[in-house]
This record gives sequence, C-alpha cells and structure tokens, in this order.
Amino acid sequence: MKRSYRFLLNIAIIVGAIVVIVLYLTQKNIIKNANVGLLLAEMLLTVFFILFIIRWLIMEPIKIIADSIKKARSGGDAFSIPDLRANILFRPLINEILNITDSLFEARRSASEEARLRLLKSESPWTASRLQEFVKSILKGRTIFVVSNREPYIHIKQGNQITYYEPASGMVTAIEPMIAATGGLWIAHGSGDADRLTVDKKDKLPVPPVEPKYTLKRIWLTPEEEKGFYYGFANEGIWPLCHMAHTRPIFRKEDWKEYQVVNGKFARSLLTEMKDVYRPIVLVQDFHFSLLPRMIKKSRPDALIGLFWHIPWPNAEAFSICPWREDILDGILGADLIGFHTQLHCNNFIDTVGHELESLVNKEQFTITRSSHQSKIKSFPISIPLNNNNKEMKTITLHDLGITTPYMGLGVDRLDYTKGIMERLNAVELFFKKNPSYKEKFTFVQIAAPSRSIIPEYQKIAKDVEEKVAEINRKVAVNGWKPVILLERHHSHKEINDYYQLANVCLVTSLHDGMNLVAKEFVWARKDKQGVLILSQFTGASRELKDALIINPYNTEELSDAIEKGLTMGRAEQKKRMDKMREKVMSNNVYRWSAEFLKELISLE
Ligand code: ADQ
Repeated sequence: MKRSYRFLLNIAIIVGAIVVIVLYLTQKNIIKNANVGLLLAEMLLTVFFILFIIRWLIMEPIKIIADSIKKARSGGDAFSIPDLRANILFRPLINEILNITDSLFEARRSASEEARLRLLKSESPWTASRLQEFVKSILKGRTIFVVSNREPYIHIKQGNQITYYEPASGMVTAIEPMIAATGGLWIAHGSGDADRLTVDKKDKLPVPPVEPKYTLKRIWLTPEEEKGFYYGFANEGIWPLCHMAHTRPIFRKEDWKEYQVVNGKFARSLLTEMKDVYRPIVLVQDFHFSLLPRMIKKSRPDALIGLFWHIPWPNAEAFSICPWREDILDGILGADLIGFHTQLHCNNFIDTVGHELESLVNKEQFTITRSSHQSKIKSFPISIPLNNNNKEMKTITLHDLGITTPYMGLGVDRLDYTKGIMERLNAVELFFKKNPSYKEKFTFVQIAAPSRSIIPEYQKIAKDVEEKVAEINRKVAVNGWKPVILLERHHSHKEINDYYQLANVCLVTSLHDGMNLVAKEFVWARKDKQGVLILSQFTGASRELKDALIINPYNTEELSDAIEKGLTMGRAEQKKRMDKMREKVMSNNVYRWSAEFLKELISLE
C-alpha cells in the first residue's frame, strides 16, 4: 500500500477509535451527553497535534537524515544534513553523523589515492576501485555508453508487489561490474512485465536498485520486433551460425528486416542521448547489434566505438552461408575496436572479411581498413568480478541443499543446446554403469535457467533434458535416492555460489562457447581450494584454465572417466590445480578485461 494511503488509514482508525471510546463512556454515563461534542473536539485536536509533531518534527527529519546517510554510503555527499542543524532536537545526532561521514570521505579519499598508487605497480590485481581510478585517469570525465539487448535488472510483478532479478547472462555478469565502476548510461531492451512501471518519463532509472551507480535506459520493442530481431535473426540465425553445435541457422527475410529496424531504433536512442556529449565512448555488446557501429559512426564520426562479440566467430566458409553477411560485416567495421575472446576468433574474423568485403586487411597489425576507416581486431578474454565470498563459506551443507549423498556433481547453464547438457547427462549415466558403487553416494545436480523458450530448438532441448533426467532416474535410482536432480529455474548468484562451494566436480561441457564464465565462477568460489573442474576443450576458458580436467564433450567415455577421476582425486592434487586456476582468475579478472579494452580503445584516437 502507498505510504500516503497508509497514513490516511491510520488517521481514520484513530478517529474511529476516539469516537467509539467517547460513545462508550457516554453510554456508561461516565461523561454527560452535553460534554460529548466538546470532549470529542478536544481529543481530536490533541491527537492531531501529536501526529503533527511526530510526522513533521520527528519522522521527516529522520527521513532526510536516512536519505543523506544512504547517499554518503553510496559515494555521494551528505550536504543536505547541515540544513537540519538548526533543529535543536537533532543537532547532537547530526553533528555526530557529520563527523562519521567526514571520516568516511577521508577513508575513501585515501583508498582512492592508494588505488591510484597501486595502479602504477602492475603486479597488484585489478579491483573495482583500481578500475575506477584507471578510468578517471584515461577518460578524464568522458561518458561511457553501453548498448546491449539484455538489461542488467529485470523488474517483474509478483502478486501486488514489484520485484527484480539479474538475468542469467554471461554478458551481464561481465559488463555490470565495469559500468558500476565507471558510471555512465546503459541502453537495453526493457523485457520485464513491470519494467515500464519502474522508469521515469525518459524511460530511465538509477541502478543497481539497492545502491545506484549508473543509469539504465530501457528501449521498448513491439512483439513483432522482439520476435524477428531477438528470437528470429539473432537467436535462430546468428547464434547457431557462430556456434559449431550442429544446429542449422535459420535466416528469414522478415527477421532480417526487424533486426535492421531494431538496430536503427537503438541507434536513434543512443544518438539522442549523446547529442550534447563531446567525443562519447560507446561500448556495443554482442551479436544483436552488428549493424549499430556503422549507424552510429555515420552520424557521429567523433564517437569512439568498441564492439565486443561475446560468442565465437566461425571460419570464413561457415560464415558465408549468411545471406546478409556483407551488411553484417560492414556494420561491425563501423567500430574502432572489435574484441573477441580468443585469438582464433580474431583470425576467423579477419579471414571472413578478407573473403567477403572489399577492404585492406593488415594481418600483422590486425587492422582492417574500409572506406578510409580503420578498425583494430584484438582478443580480450573476458572474466568475472572478484567478489569477496569469504563470508558465504561453510554456511551451508549438502544436507541443506537436500542432497543426502557424500558426493555431488554440478552443472550450471542456461538451457541452451550449445552447453552440451545432453552429452553431460549421457556421461553421468555411463559413469553409474561403470561405477555402480557410487549409487547412493553421488548425486548430480543440474541447475538450468530457462532461456529463449519460444524457439522450437530450445523447447526441444528442454524436453530432451527433462526426459533424459527422468530416464536416468528411472534406470539408476534405488531406495529413494535420485542420481540426478534437475533444478529448472533461475537462481540468484548467492544460491549458485552455495552449490559451487559444495560440488566435488563441476561439469562445463559446452559443444562450443566463446568463454564460459561458469568455469571461472566455480574456481573463484572455491576459497577452500577443493573441487575439480571438468572443462570442455571447446570453451574459450579452456585456453586459460589448463589445470582443469580438459575433455571432449562428444567423447562420452572420456567424460565419464573424468567424473570418476575427479571424485577420486586426492586433496593435495585438487589444491594444486585449484591454486593455479585461482591465480589465473585472480589476475585475469573482469576489471582487468575492462581496463585493457578501454585502454586499447582510447589508444586508437
Ligand atoms: P552465456 O552463454 O550466457 O554467455 P556463460 O559465460 O556461462 O554463458 O555465463 C552464464 C552466466 O549465467 C553465469 O554468470 C552463470 O552464473 C549464470 N547462470 C547460469 N545458469 C543460471 C541459472 N540457472 N540461474 C541464474 N544464473 C545462471 C555469453 C557467451 C559466453 C561468454 C559470456 C561472456 O555465450 O561464451 O562467456 O557471454 O562473454
């Protein structure tokens, strides 16, 4: 209920209560009829006077103080507090709060100075504050604009309430910590059913909702646009085109039309936002916006544009089946910097452009010049933020998660056919066949976030996974123990982290994956340096995390043997491998990724 309604309701209840009491006292003859009106008026006046005192002299200043403290806590200043200094009632409290906020600002100033000094020493790991300092020093106040399809916070209705969640998206996992550190504007599709209810007149809102650090601007798509642009061209066309997962891409002319329309829609919104910004920096995310860099560059040649392609880039021959390949490549080449996760994807992109477009390709510098504009192609292996999850350790047990066996295996994915979930389940089934002694000792948990569910291929993979899990459980289960638990819903980062911390083996078995952040999240969650990562050779992550058990997901025998090897690996060996992988994740974290991408982009001016 709104606060104003609640306030009115309270007043009505109080007035009602007074009337009832007075009538009761009159009836009992404790007070005379003649005095009733006067008494009622006096009581009401007194109550309203007290309410007035509480609301305006106590509640209102407390609210101002609370808002100021919140502002100070999230990095703003607390200057609204001194306005209340004249308030005799609160003066001592305000003076104390001002002392505390002064100390807080001082601590922040020295942390910032420390971070600036650490910046000079290249061996220290990248953190959010180090990135902030770095960005300040290289961007000198210039504004960052991020454009992506998926938004970082989705507002939804839950009964009468509005709530929000962070979507299961590797792109969001990686980009959010960067813009939270740098500030700026993030433009994305508003896809939640309560999204429109939470924005201002300009379709904007400050986020993260708890402690705002940047602005999110939502773009609204019609059902036709969403169907053609997102489900159609992006996810039934480009996604399978770029992943070697043997799902045939579908290219429809109508989808292509909507893809162009939506790229234009985002470009117009971005141009409006950048109207008064000199030399803006634009960071375009992913395969949904291949046409956007050229559209922006045409109108704003002064804009510095970086595009990061979060998925693999296929070889030239595979890419040549796309009917609109030239438009896509030309669109991408509007960017000044084009980033991929691995050098192989950069090589594939350069080759593709060489095959398809009239342009000057420099394979030594990794640059492509087209219509006198030069684009640099470079690999930037993306990563995760380093959250301090020490506090979350050892707070849960397998039992808390409903697991009754001493060993647990884990898979965490969007329900996507590229993630190799079926291959993983086949290997789990074979594992039990070859190692029956693990019955009632080992449970495999698959956490799967529903994804792109209106696309037939995604409905099929969801159904196949459900049927396979049911089949394994039918064949292998004994005495009420279930070998596989399928949790087919979105989970919070905290929930996933609980599973990461307890898994004996984590299976990342993608058939093809640009990077795969689950692998890195698992490693970073293991502060105890235990647990074994089983990792597909077809992920970008396998180039860095070489101390995982690297497998070919198409080889069921090898994968099932890796589960057995992981479960029997000694603690010392687990620690040795985890140490090395954690070292990698620590030094190549997402703050470093952001810093390197921005540094390269700025160097191109
Ligand atoms: P994705 O294909 O989305 O990313 P990935 O990198 O594994 O894949 O990231 C998935 C993210 O979603 C992780 O942060 C994970 O924790 C989260 N997640 C998974 N299942 C979830 C669930 N059930 N509930 C809630 N969250 C869940 C794309 C590319 C990748 C690339 C990233 C970043 O396909 O190759 O690594 O972008 O560039």
